[in-house]
Amino acid sequence: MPSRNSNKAVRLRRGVAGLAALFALAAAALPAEAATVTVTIQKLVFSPATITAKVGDTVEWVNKDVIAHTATVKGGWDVMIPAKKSASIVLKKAGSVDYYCRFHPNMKGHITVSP
Ligand SMILES: [Cu+2]
Repeated sequence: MPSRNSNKAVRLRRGVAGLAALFALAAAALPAEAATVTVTIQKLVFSPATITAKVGDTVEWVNKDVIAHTATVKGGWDVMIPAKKSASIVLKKAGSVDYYCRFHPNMKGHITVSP
């Protein structure tokens, strides 16, 4: 019977939607968990070059090169990432920032920070 089958499908869809709504509620009720976004530096390239994060999140740069790099925002923060080391910052304010390496200005990255 086609009608019975479609009823079942409707019930199933409603059930899934209800469950999704529950999960969304649970997620909204929890305090925002700070995340760490990792950017790898290899062969003078930030990868991924563009990331998105939230205020309070940490950005960690992992430098796989044998030379030091920086993640520098003009008029803003400056992070030194020594050779074969990693360094990080906690994002303090929302906005869109371009950063680059002071030693290799061709190295560019972008972070979109949402509130
Ligand atoms: Cu560099």
